[in-house]
Amino acid sequence: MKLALTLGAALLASSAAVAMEGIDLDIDGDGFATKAEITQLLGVVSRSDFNQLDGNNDGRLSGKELASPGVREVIGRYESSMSIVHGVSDVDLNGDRFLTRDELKAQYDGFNEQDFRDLDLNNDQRIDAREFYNPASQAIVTRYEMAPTMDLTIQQVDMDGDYFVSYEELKDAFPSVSQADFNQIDLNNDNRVHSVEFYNSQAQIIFDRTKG
Ligand SMILES: [Ca+2]
Ligand SMILES: [Ca+2]
Ligand SMILES: [Ca+2]
Ligand SMILES: [Ca+2]
Repeated sequence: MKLALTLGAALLASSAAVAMEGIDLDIDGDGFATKAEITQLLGVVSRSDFNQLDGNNDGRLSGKELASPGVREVIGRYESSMSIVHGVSDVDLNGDRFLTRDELKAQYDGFNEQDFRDLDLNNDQRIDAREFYNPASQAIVTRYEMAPTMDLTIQQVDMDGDYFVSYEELKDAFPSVSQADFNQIDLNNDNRVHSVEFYNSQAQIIFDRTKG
């Protein structure tokens, strides 16, 4: 328990706090968050945490259940293991559950056209929740949020395209990086580096020291 708290705090200290609201858990916007939707965003949630939120025990969370303060608390328990950390609510100013160019630019300074096209998979000129929760999209906005001036992107180091960086991938990019360096970058000790860890200032210092 103490370990989990420490790791959560480490992720928060990295300045990209998880920005996920209850309503963000309803990915397809049908008014309910199913276990599959919750798992996609938070990872595997314990039965007791789920039951705590599912007041009427129908196996899914309604809009009313998602609006309860307990949801934020449960999300908080999974912050150190979440790979999707930016919720639609974080960017969606008018509450229509779609993200426009203007909304993205308002949240992320200098958000550019190429990145918008990369997010907009179906080319309908707006970003829906499925598009935004794509690991590629999450990596793009994490960079804007945490390290907008950094030239190196996680995509350049992540050779197998899973949007996590392994020690081997990191070593290819930074030959003198050590296992101890990797462990320091991997804040939650899951043996892979997520974009939030990659763009963290601590990691940047290690990259600068070990490059070329
Ligand atoms: Ca749903
Ligand atoms: Ca919107
Ligand atoms: Ca779209
Ligand atoms: Ca990690």
